[in-house]
Amino acid sequence: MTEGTGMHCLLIFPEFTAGAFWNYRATCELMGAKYPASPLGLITVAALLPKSWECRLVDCNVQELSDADIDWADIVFTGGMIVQQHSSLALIERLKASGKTVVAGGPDATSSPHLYDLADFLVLGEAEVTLPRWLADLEAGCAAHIYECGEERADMSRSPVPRFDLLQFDKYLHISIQYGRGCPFHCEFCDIVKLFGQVPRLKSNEQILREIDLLYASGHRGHVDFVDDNFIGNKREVKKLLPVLRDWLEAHDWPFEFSTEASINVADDEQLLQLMQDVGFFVLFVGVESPSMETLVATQKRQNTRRSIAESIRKIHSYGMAVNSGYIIGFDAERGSVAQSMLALIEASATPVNMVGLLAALPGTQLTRRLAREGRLHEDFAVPPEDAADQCSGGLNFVTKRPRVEILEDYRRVIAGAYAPHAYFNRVYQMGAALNCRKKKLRLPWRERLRELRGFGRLIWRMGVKKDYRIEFWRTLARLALRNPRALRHGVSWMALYLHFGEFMKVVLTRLDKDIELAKASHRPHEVRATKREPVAALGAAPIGILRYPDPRAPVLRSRLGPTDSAGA
Ligand code: B12
Ligand code: SF4
Repeated sequence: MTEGTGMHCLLIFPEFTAGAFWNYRATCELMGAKYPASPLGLITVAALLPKSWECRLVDCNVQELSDADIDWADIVFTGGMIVQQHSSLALIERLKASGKTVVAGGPDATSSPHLYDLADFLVLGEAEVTLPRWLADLEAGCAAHIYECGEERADMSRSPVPRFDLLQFDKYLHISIQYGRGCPFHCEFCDIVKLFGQVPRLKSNEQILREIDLLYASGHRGHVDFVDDNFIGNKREVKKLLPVLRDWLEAHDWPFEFSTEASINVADDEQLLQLMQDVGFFVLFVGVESPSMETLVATQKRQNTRRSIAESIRKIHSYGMAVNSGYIIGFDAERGSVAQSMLALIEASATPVNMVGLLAALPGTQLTRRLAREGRLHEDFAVPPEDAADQCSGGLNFVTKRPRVEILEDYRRVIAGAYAPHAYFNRVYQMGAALNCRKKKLRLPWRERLRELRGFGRLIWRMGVKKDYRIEFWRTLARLALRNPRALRHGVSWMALYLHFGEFMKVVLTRLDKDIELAKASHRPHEVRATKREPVAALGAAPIGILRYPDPRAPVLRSRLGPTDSAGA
């Protein structure tokens, strides 16, 4: 390999496991897209590379990686999150077999570097910190195998504009950008503070406008997702950004609408809600975690206490922003079943999409340290289920306080109850009725409107004609059209998501039934971690993959990270 002019650099984003909560491909297909979200990490890495390097991106979630792509490359960069680990490792083997130089990085390689040893270089943590060091050493001919951030954090005001030009925009439902990293809270189970710190680091308003400008110039219109851990982590600064963004949008005839993650205290600040509504935020992911105040206090999710969560969520709805919620089951402080109260809260909040997962102890979190002190952490706690898709098919990697079977049964009740067609569609209606869409200003060009119309046509065929819950679809459509026609577009999107969630939840329930059976058969009701099982064919999903405990592969896989709960806001 020779560095310098003309270096062919291939950036490969590995494939996600098919059967995952966020992997709503069926819904993407309606819009002619392949995957919901564009990869931001690798295009940020590309922007940090020397200008003379020629970069190409292959996102394996939206396109095939061909041998010709690999042949073209002098050097390959790859990396992703834990749920891409199996595909990442297989990819690195393929690349090494082709004699390529491989640089690995990103969240999973940072968490479990030794698994990526086959790569020539491990450039870990925030690339803004480590990549320049590696490049300098490479140029000097003394590059080491591994580069880490240590305590150093990236100065976001110097983070480069990502190479959006490498994306195939029409393959995604939305395009990711990032304003800041880090979160001021310290929820016991969350690793965000460990990964990105407690003081949110932000890009400047000028940087964000430059990125928005570029997206506009590239022809993208519609949905842009701020992938911040907590968008309102620094309210003072975000309140300065939003008016500037509003002016830009006005000057460009409102080409974008936004989504992000935010902590629930956004509901306490009407000025902030107003500013977010004004620029066209239309969906927020909020970590609710539990209906039990005792549990929230114990897990240090204090911002969710001393309030009615349902009221806070409804307030956000009243500012035209839909809420997607995250819930976790398996906390120590749960006293008996939480299923009923969780379902009641989901109902009262009228949130159609609720990411309900099992608690997992992640390396580096306060939770993990406490469980270790109490001698309750599984020896292989950091080993993810084989082919685990996400928090819906992994977790409980510790000795639980309640019998495991009770937790799994609770989980089953919540999933079955919340995702039954009637319950889901009713929440779509309730939320749609509550969404104040009078201030929506998004103006899509004809090309985008046609895309949406075609998507709606496909939805009518797939859901309104072919699905056995088609009555719910038509009823919700009609009720919403009469009650709040302005919210119809959003209501239709949430119904379209059910093409995925309806099928996905059946798979989760089948897996849970087997887990519950295994847990019942166990002599160690708080400890059993179930077993390997036959693959569940639907959705191309992998086996539930909760590992035998103790697992014979544990020594090899020891430090693989378990899938997270609803980390993020
Ligand atoms: C957006 C996002 C998603 C999107 C993914 C969209 C996409 N196509 O990328 C969606 C919603 C699908 C998603 C889902 C999940 N996610 Co997610 N997600 C994020 C989030 C909020 C932002 C990621 C991002 O774009 N960041 C911005 C870019 C610039 O940062 P970055 O990717 O880390 O890249 C930087 C460095 O890592 C590095 N880098 C990245 N790649 C490479 C490669 C090389 C070669 C090099 C040198 C450097 C390098 O350079 C970049 C610049 O510094 C992060 C949290 C976070 N703050 O990062 C979690 C995060 C990545 N997700 C995580 C997880 C676990 C999940 C889920 C499994 C569960 C969950 N919590 O929801 C699911 C499952 C996904 C699935 N099966 O479909 C974990 C990953 C933990 C780990 N160690 O792997 C994170 C860190 C959050 C957390 N703690 O829960 N997620
Ligand atoms: S769960 Fe959310 S609010 Fe809590 S520390 Fe993590 S990112 Fe912040």
